[in-house]
Amino acid sequence: MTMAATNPGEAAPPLAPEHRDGAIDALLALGSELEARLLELDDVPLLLVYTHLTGDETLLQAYAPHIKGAWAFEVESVPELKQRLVKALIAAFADYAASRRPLPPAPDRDQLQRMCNAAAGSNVPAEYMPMVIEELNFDGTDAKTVRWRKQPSAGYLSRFMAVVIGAGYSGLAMAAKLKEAGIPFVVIEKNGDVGGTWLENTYPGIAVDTPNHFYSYSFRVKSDWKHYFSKGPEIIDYIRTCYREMGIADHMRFNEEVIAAQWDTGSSRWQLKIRRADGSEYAMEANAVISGTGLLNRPAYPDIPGMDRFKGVMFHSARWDHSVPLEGKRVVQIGTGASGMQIAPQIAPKVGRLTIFQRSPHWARRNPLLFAEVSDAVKWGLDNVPYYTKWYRFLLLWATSDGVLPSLRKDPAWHDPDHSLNAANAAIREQLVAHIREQVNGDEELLAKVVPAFPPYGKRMLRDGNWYKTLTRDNVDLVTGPVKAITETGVVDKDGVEHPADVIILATGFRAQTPLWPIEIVGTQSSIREAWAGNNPRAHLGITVPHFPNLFILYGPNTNGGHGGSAVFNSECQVRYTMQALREMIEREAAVVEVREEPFEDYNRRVDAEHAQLVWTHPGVNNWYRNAAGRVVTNSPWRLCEYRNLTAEFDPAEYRILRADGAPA
Ligand code: N01
Repeated sequence: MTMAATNPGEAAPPLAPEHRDGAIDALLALGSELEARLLELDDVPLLLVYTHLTGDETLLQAYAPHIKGAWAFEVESVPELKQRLVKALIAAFADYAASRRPLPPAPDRDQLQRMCNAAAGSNVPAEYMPMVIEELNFDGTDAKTVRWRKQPSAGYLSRFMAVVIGAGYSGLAMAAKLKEAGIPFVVIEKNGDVGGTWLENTYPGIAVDTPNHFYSYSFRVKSDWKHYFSKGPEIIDYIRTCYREMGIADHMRFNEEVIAAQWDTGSSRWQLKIRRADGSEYAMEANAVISGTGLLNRPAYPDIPGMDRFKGVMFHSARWDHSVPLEGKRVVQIGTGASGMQIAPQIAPKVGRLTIFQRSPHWARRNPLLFAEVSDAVKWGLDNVPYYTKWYRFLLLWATSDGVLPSLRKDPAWHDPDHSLNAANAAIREQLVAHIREQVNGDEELLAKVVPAFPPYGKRMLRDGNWYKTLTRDNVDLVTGPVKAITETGVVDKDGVEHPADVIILATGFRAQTPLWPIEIVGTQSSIREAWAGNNPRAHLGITVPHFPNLFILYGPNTNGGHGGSAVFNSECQVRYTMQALREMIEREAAVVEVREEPFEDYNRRVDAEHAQLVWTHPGVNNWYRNAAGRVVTNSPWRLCEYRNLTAEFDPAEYRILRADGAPA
């Protein structure tokens, strides 16, 4: 029994070509133009489409030695092979058209494995196959959808209410699934629109650094991304489109903020306090609360002596003031993380002088596709060639996810542990340093300032979008070390030198170690802040916390992908798990679902043990992942497939599932 949509007829995303009647006839109708169009597409996704449609692996084998990795630029061009592939693919289309047989939904497990290996240019471990099948969603039915096992009681459901906090990527995914299931819910969003962090961050140069064909919902694939790494406005457009297609407008409460949630044991419900935009407040009850407030939501403001004295304009990168012209101004930027590295190259050409304060350097990698536009030819392929989008997604998933994780593992016998972790990590370091040296034109003094001492990936690996080149500009100064003070007229460095400023940009990041802050959440024994004292947030699978019944956290503690992957992927795992928990609760007509201490402690022990082996606990690194006690509280130590497997099946044995009278449900 599916959890069917409650409002049929609402806008649905366009069908992918493999599910569109007549898609193959339309291709063949292009006649001789078809060959030319296919020749313009990327070899490997096309190869996978051909293998998928025909089962013939001859071309896969012929191509394999020319594929060094999953990025398009890691594939050697072999024009004769491409010609053969395109001709064979057209013949396959003709065969399907003549026989009128349906397209195959998914390759069988063994063939899928061989296809993934060849396409990735390396061995893709077998445990990835379930994840690949559901992520690529071959049959278009969303394998991650949770289905009812028995008809829920209409009476119980009519008294049920779930509150989702936040309408960013995670909150909307949750809302879409609640809607499909017919579970009553509202979404409370403090802003006037959907989008979360992508709505709030509008700084110049804002863009994603995970390719969008993967950094998007698996159940709402978009074929016409303009860039591989999209700019903020396009991502917001995508989120808004998804939101419209989800048909959840009736469930939304915009410009309202949840400020408190208290568990009431008597009613087994959360008592919420919600503040409207005009400052007035109201109360609301909910059986379940699902936080989609995200990790990178609340700006972190530094505590620098004299900050309040500054007479110019000062704002945080996540609260960009577009009314402030920067042309010709003396601008000081504090912070060189992901935001800072995107901002400086955009503003440097127009400001008078840009002084950048770098407390400690980050590593940044180049990617030839960072600013590249997806060609019209590829967009056509994604929109018209059956399964092309799916295989494209696999390649980008693989290129940006777990391949690097083994190189982030400490080798106890490694001879240079201060600078790298193992041989593979040292090789990455060498490549990175060579890239930086080339970018700064061999300026050894600048090189010494920007090359981190700690191993690659110790902080989030960034993408070099002309950052190093920007530092070589005549109107840009890089000041290293901490900020000593802010005066009425500028920023003082560690040596006491004042750098004059008309505008100060605080690119100082987010309060990532205090998830759910500033909401006052009180469970059966304490507040969440007390439970997580010392900035030590912990949750079972990053989602549930003992003594906080019926509370589910999306993008919670230890779920941030530090080595790669996509936050959207992780949140889809959390949404599925939460939906399964709610299903368990609703089917049993239970009042309480609360994780037990033992699995929670055991899970966190495993997280910590894993982290002890990984780069983020390296003694030479300061990052926003680790709290003052040295524990990594934000990042997941798991490979994508491991986190998927850990969260794929909600295990009721790990929970207390109780009726309102306290008896087991
Ligand atoms: O924040 P950050 P961010 N005095 O915390 C410095 C995501 N994101 O907004 O490195 C002086 O990384 C601080 O110095 P240090 C992504 O997950 C993604 O840039 O701690 N300096 C650092 O340089 C990312 O990781 C994208 O020594 C101070 C900087 O400020 C996360 O958001 C784009 C200071 C903060 O860097 C956060 O990135 C943007 C002080 N008192 C964001 N306090 C993309 O996808 C802090 N700093 C591309």
